[in-house]
Amino acid sequence: MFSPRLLMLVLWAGVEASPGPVGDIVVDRYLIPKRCIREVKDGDFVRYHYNATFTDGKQFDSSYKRETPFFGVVGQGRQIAGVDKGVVGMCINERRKITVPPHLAYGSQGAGDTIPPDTTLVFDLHLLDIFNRADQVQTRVIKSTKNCTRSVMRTDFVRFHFNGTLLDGTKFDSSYDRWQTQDSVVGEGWLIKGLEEGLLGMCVGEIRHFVIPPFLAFGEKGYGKEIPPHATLVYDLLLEDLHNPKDDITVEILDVPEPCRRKSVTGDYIRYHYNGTFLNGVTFDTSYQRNSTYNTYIGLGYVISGMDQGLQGVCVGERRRITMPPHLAYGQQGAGKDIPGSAVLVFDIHVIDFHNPKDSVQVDVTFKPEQCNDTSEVTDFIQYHYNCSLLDGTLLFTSSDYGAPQDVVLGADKVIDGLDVGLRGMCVGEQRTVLVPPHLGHGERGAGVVPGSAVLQFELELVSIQKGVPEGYLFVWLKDSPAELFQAMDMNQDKEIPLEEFSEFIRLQVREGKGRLKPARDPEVVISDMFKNQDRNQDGRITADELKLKVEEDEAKNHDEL
Ligand SMILES: *[C@@H]1O[C@H](CO)[C@@H](O)[C@H](O)[C@H]1NC(C)=O
Ligand SMILES: *[C@@H]1O[C@H](CO)[C@@H](O)[C@H](O)[C@H]1NC(C)=O
Ligand SMILES: *[C@@H]1O[C@H](CO)[C@@H](O)[C@H](O)[C@H]1NC(C)=O
Ligand SMILES: *[C@@H]1O[C@H](CO)[C@@H](O)[C@H](O)[C@H]1NC(C)=O
Ligand SMILES: *[C@@H]1O[C@H](CO)[C@@H](O)[C@H](O)[C@H]1NC(C)=O
Ligand SMILES: *[C@@H]1O[C@H](CO)[C@@H](O)[C@H](O)[C@H]1NC(C)=O
Ligand SMILES: *[C@@H]1O[C@H](CO)[C@@H](O)[C@H](O)[C@H]1NC(C)=O
Ligand SMILES: [Ca+2]
Ligand SMILES: [Ca+2]
Repeated sequence: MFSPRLLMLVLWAGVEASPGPVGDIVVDRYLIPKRCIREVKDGDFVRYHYNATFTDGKQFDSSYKRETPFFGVVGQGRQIAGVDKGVVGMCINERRKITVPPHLAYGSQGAGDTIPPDTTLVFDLHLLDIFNRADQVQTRVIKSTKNCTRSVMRTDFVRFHFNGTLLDGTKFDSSYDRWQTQDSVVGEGWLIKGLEEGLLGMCVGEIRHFVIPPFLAFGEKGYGKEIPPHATLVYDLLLEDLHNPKDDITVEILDVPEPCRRKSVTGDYIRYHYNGTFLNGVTFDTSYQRNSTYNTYIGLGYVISGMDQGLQGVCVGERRRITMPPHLAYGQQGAGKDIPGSAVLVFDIHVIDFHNPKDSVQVDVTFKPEQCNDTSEVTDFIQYHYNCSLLDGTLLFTSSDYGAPQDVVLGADKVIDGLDVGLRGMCVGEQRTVLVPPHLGHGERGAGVVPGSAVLQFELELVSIQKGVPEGYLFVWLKDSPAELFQAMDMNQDKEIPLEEFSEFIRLQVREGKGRLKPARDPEVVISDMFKNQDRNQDGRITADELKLKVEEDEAKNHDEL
């Protein structure tokens, strides 16, 4: 068996002993690849497989059998002279047959028992690799990115996909086969030198093609079974992700609606929508698919720390983009099957609302009439118009749906606490915008179309006020009641008081400002209720005795209805 080195040594003796006039080598390029990126020239290092035979086809040497290709420099006598010459001009993956006359092989001496004197030899070569000491990493941009704001620098952490082949096209590795990116720090010796250089300046989304000579790759040792010694490596590399371990979050404010009443702080409870993507634009999660906002406290560690920071100082309705490095997101572990380790996350958020659990009702008077004789207060019966919406502008309820104002007795627990409070102290004709935090509205659970924890915005306009009476009363005297109540009520002096007479009396008191009836849509109903209270035997008439009894009872209960 002949090692190339041995062949070379024997060669010199042979040539010197050769007598003379002889033919040259004959080269048969029987397989030339369509694309030839470079041709072998003197001084190049080459790696090739060969079979060596005599002219009758009998094989005397084969690199295939040894499973070790020949490796050496061209033009410096490291191979049989005829081969050294015959290999020049070869392309990668070319196959050529080189017929070498004896004087360019082992001459008249031959080589040991294997090669008789004056033997013509035939070398069948398959070129696997070429490189030159002067080579550098060859880089070609296959796909560039627009609007790249950041590119790889030393000490950056990168995640990339790649297809790796040898120069002859044999695949040695691909991140795609593992279904995960290759992750590494750049410039710290984690990667082969050629990649450390080649990655510099790359943007996320960019694809580069690298040809890396072995001395900038795995050199003379190769790597494992896949990368032989002295192998030039070819990478197609797509940069997927990029950050620096020193990075903080970045916040890009996209839209802030005016006015911004206040900005969020630690302890606020926020509701927002988001689209979560990786730097390469692939979405990993979005709140919209769940039809509900994401809700959380800010700054208290309920969410990843990048988000906790990024939600500080937002305005209601604001849109911002928060980009967070993995150490402020899901770290090296990633999360579930959707977020790989060491991933940079980009959240586009839209703030729907936020409030503080300590918030009270916020009242903004938007219109105040010049004349304001009276303001609404607890027990008053009021009529009002309203629009109720979420802070993103979604209209939930409006009194215009009913074609008439709404009415309510303030303080009677008939509307949500925040609205009740917001309706107090208003003049007729006054308009307000009232913000009701959820704990004074529909709470954490919401109700119907009102989402849980939602802040509600009411636009209110007060239409009328009817002053009320204390709880449990149907009528109160505003001035002293008549000394002889029965006589006063029995207007025709027939000793009995039917409903009509009673009603007329009560209405007169109200008109003259002496008394006040419990406000209601239909005062006649209230008067009829009062009448029934007095008419003990339910015969449709109040007598003097009946009235006396009632007055005594009321006094006992400390009531002074009539
Ligand atoms: C080289 O020789 C081996 C066995 O000796 C044979 O299997 C192989 O096909 C030959 N290769 C070429 C390219 O002729
Ligand atoms: C890149 O930036 C330009 C100008 O800033 C903008 O018009 C264009 O839409 C951007 N392209 C992409 C892909 O973001
Ligand atoms: C790697 O090869 C796969 C399969 O051929 C291909 O889909 C992918 O785009 C390649 N990646 C690069 C970065 O060229
Ligand atoms: C979200 O709402 C849309 C439209 O109202 C509906 O078609 C969809 O099924 C809802 N999705 C979920 C997850 O509730
Ligand atoms: C999320 O993506 C959807 C669809 O592209 C878009 O309509 C919505 O405005 C985005 N939301 C945010 C907060 O950017
Ligand atoms: C307020 O009182 C004045 C004088 O009593 C009266 O003329 C006016 O109509 C009242 N205004 C309202 C809005 O009730
Ligand atoms: C409710 O909204 C409608 C339509 O914008 C508006 O005309 C009306 O004045 C609003 N009502 C109140 C009480 O502000
Ligand atoms: Ca009478
Ligand atoms: Ca009676």
